[in-house]
Amino acid sequence: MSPITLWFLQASRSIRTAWLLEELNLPYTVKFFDRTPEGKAPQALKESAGNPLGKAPTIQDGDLTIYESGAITEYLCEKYDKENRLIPSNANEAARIKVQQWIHASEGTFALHGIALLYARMTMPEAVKADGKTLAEMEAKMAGNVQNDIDWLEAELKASTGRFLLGDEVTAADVMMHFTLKFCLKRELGTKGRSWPAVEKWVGDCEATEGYKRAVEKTGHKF
Ligand SMILES: N[C@@H](CCC(=O)N[C@@H](CS)C(=O)NCC(=O)O)C(=O)O
Repeated sequence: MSPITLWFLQASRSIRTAWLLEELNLPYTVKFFDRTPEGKAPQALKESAGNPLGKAPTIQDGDLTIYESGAITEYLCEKYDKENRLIPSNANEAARIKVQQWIHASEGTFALHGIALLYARMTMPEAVKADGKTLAEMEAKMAGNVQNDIDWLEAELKASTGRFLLGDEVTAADVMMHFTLKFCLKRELGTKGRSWPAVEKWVGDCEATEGYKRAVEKTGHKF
């Protein structure tokens, strides 16, 4: 088996892939990169990863270079999760679709809505920020989407038969969704003053798994 290489950017979605690789018990080497003072990926990552956008995570497996954390997740599970532990098999269609729904929702819905607030904070001209209300008004308007999304997640977690999204075992749904929620809650992206007890407990339960702990130990991931 060719060794898998993970381009790992600190404080990023890269932790999803490290956690998944740990859950799959796959050997992998990590190329570590710290962010620049502006919070960007450094030039060395952009030049070496083979990802046209210069983003992380990116993996190489043999001759294949793969980016977009959802696509990496689907690729690794299809190829190496022979027991269909992390993405259920076609024979279990309802569960398989649920996991795929979360894989896509993590980026296409939750991250889209949460990161819109971060971009507003980052790009708002200082002169406008200085009025003390324009940014707050924009954030308040954008927060509605984030809060509806997290209400949905809260309801699904309450309805789950176990600690995780699909019961008592971690699936790719948890691996993809955990980072987005952690990020939105930590940065208060539309979440300030609100609380979602089931979501907060699940974030802790994800971080208490042996696979997540090994991924953090191996990569030094921190926010
Ligand atoms: N949709 C992509 C997003 C990749 C992405 O934006 N990664 C961020 C880290 S979380 C990055 O590399 N940022 C560095 C930069 O923009 O320079 C995925 O899910 O992998």
